[in-house]
Amino acid sequence: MHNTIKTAEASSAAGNPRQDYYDRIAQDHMTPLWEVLGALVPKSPNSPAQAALWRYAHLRDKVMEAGRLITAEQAERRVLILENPGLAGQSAITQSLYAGLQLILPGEVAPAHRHTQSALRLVMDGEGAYTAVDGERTTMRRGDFIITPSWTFHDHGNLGEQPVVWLDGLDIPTVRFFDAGFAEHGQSASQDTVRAEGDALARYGNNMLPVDFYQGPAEPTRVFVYPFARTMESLAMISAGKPDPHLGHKLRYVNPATGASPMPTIGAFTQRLPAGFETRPYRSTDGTVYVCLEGEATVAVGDTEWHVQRDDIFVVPSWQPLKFLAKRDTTLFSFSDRPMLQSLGLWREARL
Ligand code: 1HN
Repeated sequence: MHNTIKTAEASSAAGNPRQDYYDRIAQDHMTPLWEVLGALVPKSPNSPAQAALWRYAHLRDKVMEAGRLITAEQAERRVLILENPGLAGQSAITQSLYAGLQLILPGEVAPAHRHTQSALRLVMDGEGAYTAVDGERTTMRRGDFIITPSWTFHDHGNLGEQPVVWLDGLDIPTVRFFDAGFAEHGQSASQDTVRAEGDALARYGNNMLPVDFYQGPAEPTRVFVYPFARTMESLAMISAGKPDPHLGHKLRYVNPATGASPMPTIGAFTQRLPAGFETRPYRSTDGTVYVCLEGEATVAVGDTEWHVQRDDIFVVPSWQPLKFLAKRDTTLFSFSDRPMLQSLGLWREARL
């Protein structure tokens, strides 16, 4: 059998001088551009990532099951990775970003560490947990958007009586791509608190800044929590106005000291679609992860259509046309690699 194949290969190479040439130069680690040029330089993005939906009720069951199998301390972080079906085995939800669902049970701590990967949390379920970033704790409330910028120490704990679940978003595939990953453990499981809760928001997040504080355009914000209550206030207020035909009422989270994204690698957004509102089709080059925080909507991504409701999570790959039809007033959180694409001149959108 082995011989038969070899003979067939040999004769096809003999009768095919190009293939014979490809085979010979392959031994010198060379390969012809003309065979791959079209795929290397596509007319438009052709992401291997797929549109995918994770229903929260099912996710929650599965992550609670993990809660009976391993402790947060044993796991370091008890997380179920949301893996894009088109990127299996890569711990990636888009080509550049990672997402996972994290559970912390009452009394548990997730020990302090830091890494060059930047992280965001979107709190989904339960009360009584905190995240500490660089010596300040913040109580995690549903819908809060919390960041742990690159190389900041962070740990989590649950002082309450309920399981607490949140969505993690990190730039893991990006940092892996650049071979720029560093990490270290903290000196103790829980950081010493060096500032009162709310200190960062008072100093940097209340339309004022410390008098001598200036930041460069790529520096992450010192505001590490964007409370959902404030987001909802803004959305309620602006919803009295006319929605954008493609986006509804959409705001981007910013570093208030610079106007740039809170962290240089990951952008985050909040969006309100009024009941009955149907968006026009839209696409952009930033593959985006969405969480439905309130309401329900029909979501069409290319040929895929879902009915999404509270806490469902879905991903829209680069350049796939996206359309919403809100059944009720719907609030969406989303995150993407848009700030990276924009700073490299690679971000495009099309309003169809
Ligand atoms: C991490 O530090 C956290 O701090 C969550 O909660 C998920 C995934 C990969 C690498 C580090 C966290 C992570 C992570």
